[in-house]
Amino acid sequence: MADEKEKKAPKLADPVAASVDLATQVMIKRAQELGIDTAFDRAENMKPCNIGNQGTCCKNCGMGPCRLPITKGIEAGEVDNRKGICGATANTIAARNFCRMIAAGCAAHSDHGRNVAEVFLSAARKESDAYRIKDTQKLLAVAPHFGVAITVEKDGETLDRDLDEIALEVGEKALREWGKDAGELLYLKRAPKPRYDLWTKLGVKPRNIDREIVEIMHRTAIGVDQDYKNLMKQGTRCALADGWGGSMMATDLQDIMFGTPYPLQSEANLGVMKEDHVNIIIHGHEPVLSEVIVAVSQTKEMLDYAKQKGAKGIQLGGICCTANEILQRHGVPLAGTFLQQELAIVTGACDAMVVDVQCVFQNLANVAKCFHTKLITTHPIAKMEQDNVLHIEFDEHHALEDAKRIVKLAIDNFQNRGADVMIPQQKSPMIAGFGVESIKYHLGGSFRGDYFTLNDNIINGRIRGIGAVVGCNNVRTKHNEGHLTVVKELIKNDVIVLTTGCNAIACAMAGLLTPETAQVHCGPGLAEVCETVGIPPVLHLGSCVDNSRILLAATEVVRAGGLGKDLSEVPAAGSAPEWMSEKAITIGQYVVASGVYTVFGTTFPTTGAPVFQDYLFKEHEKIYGGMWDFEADPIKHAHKMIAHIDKKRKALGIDKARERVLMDMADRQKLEVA
Ligand code: XCC
Ligand code: SF4
Repeated sequence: MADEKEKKAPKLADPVAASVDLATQVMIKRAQELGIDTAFDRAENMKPCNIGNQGTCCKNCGMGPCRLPITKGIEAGEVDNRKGICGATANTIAARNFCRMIAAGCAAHSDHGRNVAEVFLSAARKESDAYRIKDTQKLLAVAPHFGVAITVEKDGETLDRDLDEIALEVGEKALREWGKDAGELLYLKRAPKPRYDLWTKLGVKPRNIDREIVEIMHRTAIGVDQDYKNLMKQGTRCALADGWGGSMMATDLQDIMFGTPYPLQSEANLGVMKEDHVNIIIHGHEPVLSEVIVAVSQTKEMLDYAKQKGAKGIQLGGICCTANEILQRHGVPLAGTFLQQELAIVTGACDAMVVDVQCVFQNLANVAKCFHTKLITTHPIAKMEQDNVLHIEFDEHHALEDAKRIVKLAIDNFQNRGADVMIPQQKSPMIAGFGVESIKYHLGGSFRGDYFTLNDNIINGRIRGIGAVVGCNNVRTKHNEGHLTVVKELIKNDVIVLTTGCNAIACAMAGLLTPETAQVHCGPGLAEVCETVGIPPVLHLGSCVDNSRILLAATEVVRAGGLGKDLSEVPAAGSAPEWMSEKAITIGQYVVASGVYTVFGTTFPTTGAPVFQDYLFKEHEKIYGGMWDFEADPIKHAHKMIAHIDKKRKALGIDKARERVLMDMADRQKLEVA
């Protein structure tokens, strides 16, 4: 009896089976040796709930949870009469859950956007010495979308309007987008006209951001909206409020305050940490504080202080999307993806980890306890219960002091390191910092800077199409394997890849963000284009809110001509091979509703409700021209995207051009051999 009661030791992850990345494998093993559990180990001991996984568990009232797992019989075509206590069908439950995920994702991105807008306004009002309007060109480009005039008439003459005035009005107008009482989101008109008209016709144009989130919470409460089609109409409206609203404004306002990214060089993986430097890891999503930390850590005052404490300097490294933000604008190296956050502390060389919001593991606090690492939360809405966590609340009005305090704390902590430092060697070089503007420049040249060159190369078939591969890590699948396999398969088949989020970090770690990659991994057509213009075949466009850059880049493609009149006609497809966050579902829905076929890997939260899933996977194409799909096998996943791209090429009548290009290449090779 006693033996039976004895607790079994928790299972440990097999490091080689857990990740394709060597540094990650090494550090998982290291953590295990030190008796510290990581998400990889916890996943071995926590199986996902099979009903929740299918999207058919409802706990929206106190009579439940009502669980409606799918049966073999239903799958074989038996009548589906599953229902909850209130009578909610599997479709209703799955649709409600799906919509709540959209609401949460939209809330996360858009609340981030709101914070940025508030800081922007205080910068425009000159209330803070830490922020200013940096990129005035972008300000002038964005202002008209808010209906803000950039010129003034004086005595019959048109004059440039005062920049401070423009910034102030942009800030005010932007902030109103969250809660205005009438009208529709101003940015919707940035989409191609046929898309905008379609949204109008379907009645899915968001009114204001907050309202669409609130309305989902209302409609999904017990006894309200019980028609999955009507629910998804609101799901779409809310998702569009994210993509063409909160996220897009976050990107634009960040660019204006911190600078629009331009291509730069950096490195990625845990090997960017330095044993003889003070290592500060910045993790989360909002760049408002991290921007100031970057600036402060480069000051002579801080560098001198670090030297005084025995360090050679200060090394910053990023995790998750805060990483992407400060990489894109300052070249700060990436320490790793979402699943590497605990491992950064396990190095024993992380003197401080500074976190803001989203994708931050609570277990960081437990890992930090095993080392000298100071874990610092900075956001009023994101604290941790553990008592070793420091909270230094950040406020734009004293941002510089906050950042200084944090950097100093890290420096002071340098000498507290134990003997147990182990930083893995692995890191890869990369080129990052792409965006709508820089693609214009690179693929068009400064003289004829536009998307014509990209379009020409798609039309003539050298580039088969565009793949947007984005999203998280998910511990239920081998770390980074899906990301890298999908991306490599796409570029091998001449599909140029635009990437953001943790996919971008995964690609960076594997060396795919270098122009040299083209030689090794690309099909002949894409390789030729990349070599001619000197770009990588995988373009890093930033963080997850920067998926808005992908929407706008695709819009530029439509505008440049020759590839259809709407986003749904462009030979393009979206993908999130290892998604896990609710934010990914929101992104997926706004990309689909913008007309783009989107495939998710690993898992899909509607498998228990086949009729509703069909609505997303098939019916959506008839409504939006874009639809969802799910494919766990990364090679098949990539080929589903390629098949869709080919379908679009055929519809445009440019499928023959590609055959000719490929024949040319083969003929050329034959000639070379002969
Ligand atoms: Fe988080 Fe944005 Fe997902 Fe990575 S990709 S795990 S959301 S950090 Ni956004
Ligand atoms: Fe069950 Fe209906 Fe309550 Fe959901 S809302 S828990 S299905 S009774």
